[in-house]
Amino acid sequence: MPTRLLLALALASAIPLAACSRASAGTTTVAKDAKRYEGHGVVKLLDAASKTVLIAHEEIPGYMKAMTMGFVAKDAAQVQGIVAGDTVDFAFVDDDGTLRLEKITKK
Ligand SMILES: [Cu+2]
Repeated sequence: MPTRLLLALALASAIPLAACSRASAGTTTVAKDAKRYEGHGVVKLLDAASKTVLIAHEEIPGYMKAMTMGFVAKDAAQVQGIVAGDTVDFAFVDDDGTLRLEKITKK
């Protein structure tokens, strides 16, 4: 793969190339350098088993354009009362590509 394409991919996914050397599988500890973002959107689906909330989010400035994607909740309590169809404000960190919800509130 050409270096330029690799670099473009790394930038597009906001994952530094150096992240490859850090073991992160199986841990729920958020990396110290994880970046925090805030978003707004509509909940499409909640999957209790994987603690994943599918959110159709608006553009997140400096991070990504509008799209529908999954965010991982800390636990069931964090998303209690949230149902599909809710408009929400949320904050999350990009933990080596896993988007972990810091908070989510119904509007
Ligand atoms: Cu997205």
